[in-house]
This record gives sequence, structure tokens and C-alpha cells, in this order.
Amino acid sequence: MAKRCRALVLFLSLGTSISFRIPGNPILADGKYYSADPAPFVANDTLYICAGRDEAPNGVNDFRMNEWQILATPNPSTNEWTHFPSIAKPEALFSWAIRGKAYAAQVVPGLDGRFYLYAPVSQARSSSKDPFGIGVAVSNSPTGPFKDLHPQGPIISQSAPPPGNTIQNIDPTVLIDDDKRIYIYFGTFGQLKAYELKSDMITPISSTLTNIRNLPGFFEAPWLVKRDKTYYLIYAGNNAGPDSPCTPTSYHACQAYATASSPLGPWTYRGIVLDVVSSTTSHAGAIKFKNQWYLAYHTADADGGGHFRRSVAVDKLEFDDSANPPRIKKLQQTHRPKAHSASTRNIALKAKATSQNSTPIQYWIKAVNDGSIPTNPLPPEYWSSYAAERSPQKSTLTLTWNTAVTLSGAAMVFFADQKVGSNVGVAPPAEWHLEYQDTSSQWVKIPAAYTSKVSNTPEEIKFSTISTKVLRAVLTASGSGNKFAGVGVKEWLAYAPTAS
Ligand code: FUB
Repeated sequence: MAKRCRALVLFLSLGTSISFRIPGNPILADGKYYSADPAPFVANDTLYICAGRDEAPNGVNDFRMNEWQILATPNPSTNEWTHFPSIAKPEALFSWAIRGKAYAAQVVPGLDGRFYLYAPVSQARSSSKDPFGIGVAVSNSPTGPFKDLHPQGPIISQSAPPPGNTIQNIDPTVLIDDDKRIYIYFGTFGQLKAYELKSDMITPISSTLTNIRNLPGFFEAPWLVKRDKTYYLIYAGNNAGPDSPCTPTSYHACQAYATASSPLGPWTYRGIVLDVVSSTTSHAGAIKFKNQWYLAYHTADADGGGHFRRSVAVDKLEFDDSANPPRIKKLQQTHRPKAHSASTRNIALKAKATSQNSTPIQYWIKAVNDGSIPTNPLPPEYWSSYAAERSPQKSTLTLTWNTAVTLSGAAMVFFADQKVGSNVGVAPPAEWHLEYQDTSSQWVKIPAAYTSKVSNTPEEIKFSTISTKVLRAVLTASGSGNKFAGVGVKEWLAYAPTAS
């Protein structure tokens, strides 16, 4: 009996794995397991990707992350992967950590042949303002089981040495340099710190932290890597706004990068590695494997995916060696073949949406005709005129097609967090109607039974057939005097008489 129990414990602690072949990105796509914050590493002729597991229920806008998992392939171009669904859980790995908050971890093959897991978790008992800390665990195998290497607590936290650390301590990235010196970077919310570690992989070499500045738009997710003599720091940046090099709204992030000739900088910003992805967060890791560079990153592209139900993808990363230092070429995302989309009467999907008012930085005009109607959207998943005390009374949204289209109906799926008639927040519009541009470019109001009802199911407003290249919605916000609520639109559908 004792023998049977021991065998069972051994089996459970080693975990189970499952192998499969994929038709393309994302790697885990059926929505059974979501995977986020990929951190690639190489061992035993295999490319491994350590990832967190997103478990937020659909519609919950929060990180629900209880464990880490590993994906492994002998070669990404074979599309053959093995999934180790549960390699560690914060509270089981670190006696000082609470359940959940299994944020972006990295497994680092050490110089001693062992594997070091750098894992941000939340401390059970901490007097610091922010309880996040980075723990380190070690294993003889790339997929665990891992054992806490520093049972006293996190090696990095607001109260661990070196002092002067008041940031949220997550998103570690570790590089073992060619001369065997070890560097760690970590941070988020625009704050990035770094220092050198001793060969024990846990102790800071000096009592000084390097504050990394000069990374335009740095938000989080640093990834430190070296190629030949050049150090590359890839990071999630979200400097949105008219001069942003990459993000359309303040909720988005792109992957930018900087280079340096020494591991702690100074860094020089070089450009964008990866445009915004379908999830608002962006987190990536670059790795050389069998003479090819790859970038692992996450998106919301799996079945039922979302900003808190992310999935890891991997694509080839190319360098331009004619530049000095060599430039990283912007990644071309690849996807598994899409199922044919069902025929639809909604031809708004083929139009370009614009807003005549300037759209506040958190909202996204592209969301109004992207075919997605989320129940609990984040701001970039809808358009809104909400600008606190300065929300305008009138707004106009326009759909423009390249060639004339025939329309016989439309639907507006409004977002509202306030009741009808409110003059604060986002409320159903007091009034709205559609106009189209006729052949002499005159705006003509479309007579129809308009309703400002808020429902997540599009309700078609039918009208007599019109032909136009430009359709506009004139929206009047509720409120009075100079105090108006914002108007919010999750989706605007424009119906042709027949489906195509
Ligand atoms: O997964 C939780 C957080 O989301 C990570 O720490 C960030 O980098 C972002 O990807």
C-alpha cells in the first residue's frame, strides 16, 4: 500500500503531459487551457516555453492565475508540441506565498545544469505597500518539480535587499552572460530596475539597484537577451497618443526594444518588434534555438480568448545585420487557418469607422465595427465620447465604404454604466439617428424607429433601402446645460438586404 502511495505521489509531482500537433498559432487554441506571459528557454535540444495559466471566467476582467505550465517542442516548424499543464503553483512552491498571482515567470538553465524558476508571487505576510515578490526555485529537470531555493522569502521585494525598491516587483528577466556573470531586470507600471546576481543566482552582488530610464513608453514585461556582442532589451510599451509609435489606446501595448553594449545599459531605443496584439497586455520573450531566433508572445486569439484569457504564440524573429547594431525586424504574426466566417448581412465589417469628435485616449474607434460584442468590455473594446466633465452633447460616428453599398437596416449596441437620463458616466443616448450621403454628397436623415435600448443582442432597425458610400450616426448624449453623460457604442451593424 505504502509503495502504491509513493508511486502515485511521484506521478503527481512529475505531472502529466500531452503531445499534439498544431496547425499554427496560438499553440493552445481550443480554450481548455489559456497561456500567458511566455518565457522561452532551451535545454536538451528542445525549445521550452514557461507560461502562466489564465483562468478568468469569460467576462471577468481580472488576472486569475493559479499556476504555471510549460510548452515544449523539438522544433517549432514541425508544429509538434508537448504540454505540461501544471508545473508549479505559488502556494505549493513557496511556503511564504499565497494562492494565485502566478504572474510572468522565467525558467533559466543555470551554469550548474539545474533549472532556476524566477517567479513573481504575492507574499502571505508582508508589511510592504505592495506584497509582490520574486521567488526562486530550482529543479534538476526543465519541467520540475521545483524546490524553493530561498525559503526565507522572495529574493526581490519591497523589503528585500538591496534597499530602495518601492515598485511592484514582477516580470523578472534573467541573463547569464558569456562571461558567466548574471543579471536580473524586473518591474512594471513604467518602473524598471536591474542588478547583478552572484553565481548562487539569488544574491545581489552589490547594494545598488540600477534604475533603468530612457526606454520610451516602458510599461512592463522586460526581456533581456544577448546576440553576439549586442544586448537587447525587449519590453511592453504603451505610450499612446498622437505621437505614439505603436499603441492606438492607453490600454494597449506593443513590444519595443532598445540595445546596449553592456548588460546594465545605457540603453538606446531602437523601435518596435511587435505591433499591438489582440490582448491589451503584450508580453514576449526572444530566444535562439537551433540557429534560428524566435519570439514567443501572447494574444487573445484562442477560442473564447480575451484580455484575461490569453494564449501563447511563437513566430520566427529576424535581424537586419546590415544595421549597426543589428536591428530586429518587426515580427510578422502568423495564425492557424481561420474557419470560413458565416455569411452575414452586416457589411459594417467592411467599412472604415471614424469619429468626428476626438476619441478619448482609452477608447477605440475600431471597436465599433470589429464584429465583437463583449459583455463586460474594457475601454478599447468600445467607443465612447466620455470625457468626465467635458463629455460633449453631440457626437458623430461615420462608416465609409470604398464603393457604394445598399443598406436596409442597422443596429447600434450601446454600452452604458448609468441609467437613462444620467448626466454623468456613460448613459444611453437621449436621441440618435442615422444619415447617409446621397450622390450629391448631401446628408439625408433616414426615417426609422430608433431606440436607445441597451442590450447585448443587436436589434435591427429597418428602413427603406438606400445606396451610399457613407453612413453616419448622430448621437445626442443625455444630460442638460453643460453637463452630459458620455455615449458608448460597442458595435454598430449596417445591414445589406441579403447576406454575403
Ligand atoms: O500576467 C500578468 C501580467 O500581465 C504580467 O505580469 C504582465 O507582463 C502582463 O502580461
